[in-house]
Amino acid sequence: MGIICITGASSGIGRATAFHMARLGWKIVACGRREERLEELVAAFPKQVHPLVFDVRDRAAVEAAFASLPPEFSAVEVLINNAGNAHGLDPIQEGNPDDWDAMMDINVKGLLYVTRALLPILQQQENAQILNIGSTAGKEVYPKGNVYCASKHAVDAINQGLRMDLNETGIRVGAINPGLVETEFSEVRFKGDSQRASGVYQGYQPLTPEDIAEVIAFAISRPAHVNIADLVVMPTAQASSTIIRKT
Ligand code: NDP
Ligand code: 8X3
Repeated sequence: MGIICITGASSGIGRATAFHMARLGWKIVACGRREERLEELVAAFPKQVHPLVFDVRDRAAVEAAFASLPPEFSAVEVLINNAGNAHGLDPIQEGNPDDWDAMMDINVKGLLYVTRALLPILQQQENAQILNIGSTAGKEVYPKGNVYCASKHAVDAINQGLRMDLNETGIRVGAINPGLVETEFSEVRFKGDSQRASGVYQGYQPLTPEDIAEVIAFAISRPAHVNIADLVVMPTAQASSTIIRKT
């Protein structure tokens, strides 16, 4: 088992993936801003987890973080670009430009900064892989989703572009695009309004972060000649961003 770097390992899909992959024996470079959350991972797997605390929006901090990797965690083979969130759910005419900045800076530019900083390391590995966590919001636009959907459509474009540009290197590039997964995502989107956030997942069975962690583990464990290039995973009750069968 090699070394896997997971951004957004402090919560939701990234955290579940970190636990899942650590249990399978991988070493984890666990990234996020909330150090105390990353320390929970370290406590569970002291020899296997190295925390990196930085904000993906801060390019210098991203570069410094990866430059600081100790030798036993420096040969990163797999990058999971997972850090990201929605901020707000408003029509554009009422939208908050600070929310727009956050989504484009974190979901798009942050993903690029991390990828660019790790590529020199990934290019040195025998069987390197990048998995981008997109979204159904990167495949279709829904009302009031505007800028979040734009940021995830950008992830979709970057996933395709990276795969083309890195083709000659042999690095596998793919995306997992989840539908509705119950995490802290809606708490962040609705700025701590827990009631509104939990309402997003009521009346049907949403995906769990572990469901996506298992799909990520499947993608990573394919033989070197198999690349999961672009995969959409939805709850059975979900047919599109707006069609959800509720009881
Ligand atoms: P969570 O809110 O539970 O997790 C988001 C993670 O991103 C946290 O670990 C957070 O860490 C990290 N993060 C956010 N902002 C920054 C930042 N500025 N710098 C560094 N890290 C940051 O949400 P999910 O697990 O649901 O989201 C993970 C990914 O999955 C996102 O890209 C999201 O768009 C995508 N997704 C989610 C779906 C869902 O329904 N939940 C569906 C489809 C895609 P910290 O706050 O500690 O920095
Ligand atoms: C998260 C799923 O439908 O809230 O990307 O945009 S959705």
